[in-house]
Amino acid sequence: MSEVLKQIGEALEKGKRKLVVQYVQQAIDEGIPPQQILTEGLLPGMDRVGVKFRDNEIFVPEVLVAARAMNAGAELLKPLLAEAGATSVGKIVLGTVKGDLHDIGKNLVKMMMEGKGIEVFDLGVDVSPEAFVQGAIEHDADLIGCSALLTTTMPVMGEVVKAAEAAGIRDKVKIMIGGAPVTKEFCESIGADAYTDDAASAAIKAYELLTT
Ligand code: B1M
Repeated sequence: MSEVLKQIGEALEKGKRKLVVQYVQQAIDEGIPPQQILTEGLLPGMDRVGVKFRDNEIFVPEVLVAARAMNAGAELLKPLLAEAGATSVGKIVLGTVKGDLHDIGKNLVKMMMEGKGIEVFDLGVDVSPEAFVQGAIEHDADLIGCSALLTTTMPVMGEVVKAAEAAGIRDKVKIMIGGAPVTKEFCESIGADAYTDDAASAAIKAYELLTT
């Protein structure tokens, strides 16, 4: 693996935002593809942060600092990942479900989808089922995308499906879900349309749903 990708992960793990930005820029200048910088530099660093958090070696403040460093690095990649998508193939309202404040994965899904030419309306975090449905109606969206990182907030995704049914838009809008604890079986159990386990496949799946 390229030395700079390793350095990105190490700097991220230590929450060194400026260094992360510097190394991501260096990786871009070295011609490393943005997708590779993400998957072999930033994400492994964030994974290690997750393990330390789980094992009580670090706590919320350190994780937040690392999350900010991750977002700063990902921001640099955003225009490069989006380059491919010039024209809109369809619209999605995307958000992290009610009660859940994790947004790094959702932000990556957004970037990847924009890279595929999908128009993304980002509703942010802590989004209620009603707000997802309202957003879909307001923006005349083809898709709703829900992210959840907590086992306690996953059930809200089922409420989104029900809210879409209650509002009479379920036959018009496909619902995609994802996030670390989410599974294909869970997706089927709540009657959502698609589950993917990472941001790149979420973008591919959304593109498929919009174009076939
Ligand atoms: Co939290 N947290 N956190 N946290 N946090 C987890 C999720 C946890 C697994 C850590 C652990 O214990 N090991 C654990 C959840 C346990 C569980 O429910 N089973 C946990 C907990 C417990 C908590 C708190 C309750 C802690 C506390 O306060 N005691 C609290 C909850 C706050 C809340 O949301 N109400 C909390 C808070 C936080 C921070 C605020 C400190 C921070 C979030 C900062 C932010 O997002 N801006 C944070 C972080 C950073 C994490 C970890 C360390 C990293 C999450 C992350 O960003 N991963 C996480 C541990 C871990 O996951 N290893 C953890 C990187 C990101 C790129 O991955 O989000 O999975 P991910 O997204 C992937 C895929 O899942 C997928 O694509 C992405 C990229 O490929 N994907 C989709 C995501 N959404 C998708 C949608 C799609 C398709 C694919 O379609 C629409």
